[in-house]
Amino acid sequence: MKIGIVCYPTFGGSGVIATELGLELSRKGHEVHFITYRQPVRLELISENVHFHEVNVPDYPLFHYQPYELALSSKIVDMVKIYKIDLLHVHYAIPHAYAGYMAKQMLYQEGIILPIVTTLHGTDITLVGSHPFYKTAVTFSINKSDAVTSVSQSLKDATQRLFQTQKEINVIPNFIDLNKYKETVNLCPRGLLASAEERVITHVSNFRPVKRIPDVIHVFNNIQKEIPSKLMMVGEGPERSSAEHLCAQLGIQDRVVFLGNSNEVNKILCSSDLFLLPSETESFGLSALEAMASGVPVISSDTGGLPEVNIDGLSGFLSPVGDIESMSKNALHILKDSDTLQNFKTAAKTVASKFGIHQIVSSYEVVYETALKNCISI
Ligand code: GMT
Repeated sequence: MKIGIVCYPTFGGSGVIATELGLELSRKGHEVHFITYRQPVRLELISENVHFHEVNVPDYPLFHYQPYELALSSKIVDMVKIYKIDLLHVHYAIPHAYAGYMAKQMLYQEGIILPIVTTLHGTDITLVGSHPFYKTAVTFSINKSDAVTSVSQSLKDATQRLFQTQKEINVIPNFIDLNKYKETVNLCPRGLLASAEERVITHVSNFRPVKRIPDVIHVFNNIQKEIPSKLMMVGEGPERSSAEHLCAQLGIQDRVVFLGNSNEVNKILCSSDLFLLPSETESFGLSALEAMASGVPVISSDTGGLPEVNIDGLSGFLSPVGDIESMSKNALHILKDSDTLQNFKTAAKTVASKFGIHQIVSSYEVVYETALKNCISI
């Protein structure tokens, strides 16, 4: 099959999943065409089955907002015609599902049918998509997609609740390539991050308010009062600067390392003992799954899809959003002795193994086949 993939090319989970999905589909013999405004961060163009088509939006002074959807839908139409793409899979509804629909309409005028599969990732529904300014167009795009998938049951429920849509939504959870997380002891730079007697605590995100960065720091502050430890803060975003100030205010700036965006998250995770994800909302929590696959137990909030990933008392613990005391207590419980920590590490890996890439990518192929079969003209 020739599959077009539209996604954000950034470090966010939706772009990562779209890229890993495309790469796996190409390994399975499909021809994959990424269509986005920059080469996705995890995309290595080493296979002849993988293509990248950049969407350019030239600046023009008349435009207060540059018309990305227009450029994207034009690019989709052109690429479908040149490469005979069979199906388009858009990740993140805004504005990709809308642009996909416009492209489909344009192609239809020329007698070409392009099925659209939309994967909902979370903030396109919960935070941004349900805003009154976007809701009408997002509802329309969901209803007009030939197939819709969501990354958790919780996100499916939220979509049906917030958009009152009758559209069938297939839950296909996020996944990981377990091979990438096999023992990499030799590659782990643990000695560079902390001393042998210190525990390594890690947080990875885009440092947006939804991640509750101050909670990460307060929980770590409570941990380091009891157990010698270091906090690795991986990622970039608007909350980073205030987070650095908070660390200084609490007098723990020497114990917290801000590493910025990294393409070597695996190496940081395999050096870690505990992962913190106290988000306000999280449709799935791919970063938590990546931590678990590296054998790192997770202290998270119990919001959205997190309980579908982080199993309370097994791979880590869940607490209500904002409950710093409970999160600190649970973290100290996991870290209190080596045997307990080892048990949680092993269990985290076991839980993560249920999200292996092969099984889950096959579910997408089934959705593609059905969409192709059912795609009715507009
Ligand atoms: O977490 C973010 O803010 C990034 C966002 C994205 O769209 O890249 O992540 C969302 O999609 C990920 C992949 O499906 C999920 O694992 C994240 O839970 C989800 N984020 C939120 O729901 C806040």
